[in-house]
Amino acid sequence: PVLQLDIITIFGDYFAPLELSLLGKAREQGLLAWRVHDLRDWTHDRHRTVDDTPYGGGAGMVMKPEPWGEALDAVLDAHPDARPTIVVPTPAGEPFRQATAHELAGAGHLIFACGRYEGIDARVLEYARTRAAVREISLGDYVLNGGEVAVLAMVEAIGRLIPGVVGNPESLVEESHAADTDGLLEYPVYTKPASWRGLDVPEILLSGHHAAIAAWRRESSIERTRQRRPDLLGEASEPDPTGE
Ligand code: 6GU
Repeated sequence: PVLQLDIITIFGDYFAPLELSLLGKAREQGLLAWRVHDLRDWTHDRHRTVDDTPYGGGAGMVMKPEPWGEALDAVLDAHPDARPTIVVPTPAGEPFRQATAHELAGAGHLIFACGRYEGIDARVLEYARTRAAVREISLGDYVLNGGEVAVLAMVEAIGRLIPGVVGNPESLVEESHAADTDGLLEYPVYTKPASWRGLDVPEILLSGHHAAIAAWRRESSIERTRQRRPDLLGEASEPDPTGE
């Protein structure tokens, strides 16, 4: 496949929906391959324990290093390929952006390490960095209970960038955050009927003037971005109190 994914988790059921829609078809076409691994397969006690109390005290539990070490060794040893990338979903990671999705789509082999509880013993990633590139990645400034839902979102964002996965590659061109729309948000879209519940489609879109339509869309994108995501315009999101 163009991209091999290995997902290590204690909640493999989260990944059943990967079979659906676009990504399931990509798998059938051999473009994408994935395996979901149960972290508990690398425990050796009767209770298949994956967590323990934190050194130094505090609330919650921490994932033990031993099962993670064995899991990563097993997955890495099964692929004696060029260095894969290990992705660790965490709210403490670097932000996941469209550019991140493009980079990861080209990585060839991704291993997702889904943590739960208060996180994974920090030595696991220290060890992992000796065997692979490691990226700790966050979806945004909010907290999820574990990495699984974040990985589903990342895999969908990454998978659709693999050539052949999205039927019409032009769909990728004008969407929000696309590089050639300068990272602006997408303009509003309309379809028939031209008038609905007293609300009319903007005249210009019915005019057939392609250059004028392109200009209207560009202006709409800029205005929407200014209102919702001024940070994307490279301007301060709030007025500068010094007035500069
Ligand atoms: Cl990637 N993981 C978790 N557990 N929480 C998050 C997140 C990731 N991104 C935002 N919140």
